[in-house]
Amino acid sequence: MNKHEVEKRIQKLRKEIDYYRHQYHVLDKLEISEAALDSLKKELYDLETNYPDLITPDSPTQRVAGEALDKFEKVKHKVTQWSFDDAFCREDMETWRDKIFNYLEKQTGKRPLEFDYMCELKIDGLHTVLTYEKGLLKLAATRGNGLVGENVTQNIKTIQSVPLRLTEAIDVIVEGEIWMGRKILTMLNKEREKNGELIFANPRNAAAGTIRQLDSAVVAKRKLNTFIYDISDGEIPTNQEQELNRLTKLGFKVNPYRKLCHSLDEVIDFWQEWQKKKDSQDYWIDGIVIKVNERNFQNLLGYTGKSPRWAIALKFPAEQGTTVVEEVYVQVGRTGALTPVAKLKPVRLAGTTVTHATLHNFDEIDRLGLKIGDTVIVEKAGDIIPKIVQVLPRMRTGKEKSIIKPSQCPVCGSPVSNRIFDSDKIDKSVALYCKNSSCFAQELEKINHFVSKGAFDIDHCGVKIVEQLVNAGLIKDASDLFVLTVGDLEGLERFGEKSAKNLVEAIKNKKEISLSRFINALGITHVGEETAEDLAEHFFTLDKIMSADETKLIEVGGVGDKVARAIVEYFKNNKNRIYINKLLVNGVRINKQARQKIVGKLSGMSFVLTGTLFSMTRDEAKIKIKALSGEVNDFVSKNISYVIAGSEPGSKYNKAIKLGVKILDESEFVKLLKV
Ligand code: 3BD
Repeated sequence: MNKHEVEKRIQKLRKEIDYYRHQYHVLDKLEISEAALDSLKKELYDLETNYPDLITPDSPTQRVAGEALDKFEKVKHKVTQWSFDDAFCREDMETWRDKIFNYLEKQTGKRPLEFDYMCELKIDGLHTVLTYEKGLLKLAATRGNGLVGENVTQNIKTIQSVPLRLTEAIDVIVEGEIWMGRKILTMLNKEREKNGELIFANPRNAAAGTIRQLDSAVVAKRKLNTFIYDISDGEIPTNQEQELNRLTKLGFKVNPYRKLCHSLDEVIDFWQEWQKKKDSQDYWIDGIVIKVNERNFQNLLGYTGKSPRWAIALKFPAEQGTTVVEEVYVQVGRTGALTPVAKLKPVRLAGTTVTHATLHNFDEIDRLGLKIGDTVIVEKAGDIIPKIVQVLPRMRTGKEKSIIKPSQCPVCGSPVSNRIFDSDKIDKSVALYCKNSSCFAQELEKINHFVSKGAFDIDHCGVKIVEQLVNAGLIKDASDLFVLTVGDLEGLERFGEKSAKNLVEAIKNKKEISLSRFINALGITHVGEETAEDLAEHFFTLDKIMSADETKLIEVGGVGDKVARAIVEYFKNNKNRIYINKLLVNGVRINKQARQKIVGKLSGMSFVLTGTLFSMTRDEAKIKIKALSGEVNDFVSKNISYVIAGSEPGSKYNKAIKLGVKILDESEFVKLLKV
């Protein structure tokens, strides 16, 4: 080939390579294999090496410059770099629209009825300004402080979706967002972890860190990407919709998910749709951008000091925030696994209030370097249970407390090990297990008893739900129920906003409770519904029951030695006292009904029920006895007036015979109830 032929071949190669680049990196279409494309690039590179004077700055070989820079050159922006006003909800949007309606009315004497709005995804990337002269990329700058940015042309040139030459030889300045894909980020972070380097927390940080690399060869490896959304200088079409189409035509990568809306309702729909779908893309989206579509209106509306009046960002609810870890407690799961859970100072995240975050295991605590009292960054992504992603150690006061790995199960006191119970399998991971296989079940049973009909009688709180709440680390004991928030529940399986609200409301409704139900709910050994009522009627206040000794307790009808001992044992246990205290602190109130005694027919008589009645349920029988001032007891003793025996009576029947207590069958009992 003579030089002329070489030049022609070079030009053809460049065009061909750029065609496939555009197909692949802008339009996501793979037309020829990477190997074939590499081969074309290699030929071009070899020809240019032999004829360096034929190299042009828009040649595909120029995407990676030879030498690393010392530092980036500062460049003054030719066009003003605006920022945005933020909106967070529908009302904010209505306020914004009213404001610009008013503004236009003042300007023109005519109030518009409605606008067309171009809605775009708000890419959470790095803003960049690209200057093209006669269709060639001349300068790529970061936003910097808005007036002065940095010349990152060498780095931007490595981004395959950025055209070095436009389809038309025009002068234009465009703006867009640079981003790194999630998949690339995962790979990059794996490599960084292997090399002992700090990992990037999110694609935005990764993109920002990459663009600041002085060696463009490093940037090239990191595979950045772009979306361009604005022509800020040059010939600008008459509306935003056409502007985006024009950018596409010039060869830029423009985000395909946009919608021209004709009302705020449609805008809100688009926002809500993408709030759900935002994690479906390889890039991060933190909201949508709304622009008044027509350039005429845009020009009339103009700019405030810092931002266009005709555009606004409608953000998705923040999924990260900071808060303080108030306490770390240990949750025992179904398999006996001990999971540390952080109790947080309540914080609003993703539109809900978050009060707890899982810490997964004790290694996670080490990894985070977490102490109690620490200020932390918490994240609630999508439907996931909130987690702590980072500790802010500079916020420490010195009063933070270390978190101690338990050697005993916090629920049952059994020793813990890294061995799953009933199995020789050692969990190689970091989990600790309680060795008592019934521990979790006992705990569940206690809570189920607490919410049951005869105790707190909480609706919408069946066994499945209780198990789920315990598993999710939201409740450790029943007292935690009273501080649950809708936000805690919403992320859980089976819970929508409505069911979450229902449960929280149901719990709130039962905060006020009678003393007898409260005592029953504690689940003291040998103390059932009846004994709880006896105790309440005898002592009147919780304090008095808690401080009664065995002698005092035996004075209560229906309380024997064994029961008295169990009660004293229960209240002596510090764990139980803390639990009761927690119930009260979390808002449970024991109501002090003044007891007015209407003396009924059965006054002074005590009954024990056994077996099945036909004409009424056992509960109805109890109510009827009590309505007539009678007493119902759980156990047969010689002080009992009557044992009511239904069909198939239990051991109470035999005991009554043994002690010589009078036994009534159903018909005798019904007769007795008749006034
Ligand atoms: C996007 C301004 C205007 C042309 C000014 C209306 C604030 C970052 O996807 N349109 C977009 C996106 C950003 C935009 C405009 N359209 N400005 C836009 C934007 N689809 N993210 N931004 N920016 C870009 C900013 N950047 C750093 C610091 C402060 N503000």
